Amino acid sequence: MRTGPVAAAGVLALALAGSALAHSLLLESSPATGARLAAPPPEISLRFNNRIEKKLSTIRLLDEGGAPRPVTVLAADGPVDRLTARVPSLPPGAWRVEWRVLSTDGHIVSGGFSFRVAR
Ligand SMILES: [Cu+2]
Repeated sequence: MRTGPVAAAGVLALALAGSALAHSLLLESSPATGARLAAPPPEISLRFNNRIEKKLSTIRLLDEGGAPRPVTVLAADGPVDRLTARVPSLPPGAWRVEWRVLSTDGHIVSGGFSFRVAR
């Protein structure tokens, strides 16, 4: 009678480990979350724990009022686990990055963070 729940827990743990491995997670970004920069960043770069489908992934950059600032995602360049966007010169203030990527397991993962360019 005791093996039932134990076996079920083992299967659940395996299932969770499997989905975690396949799912894209943001490991680090440049600029970093909450960064205070003396100069505007020339690009935004996101590094994930595995390969992402770059052509189906996006980076949005929003100003303090929530208005988008166009950026150019470099879908063909760089390491397979990194998504980079070229950024036009930004005026000082708070900026928000919103990203959305397609994991290789077919799941869409999204998140966001902010940084500040000093006045
Ligand atoms: Cu997934």
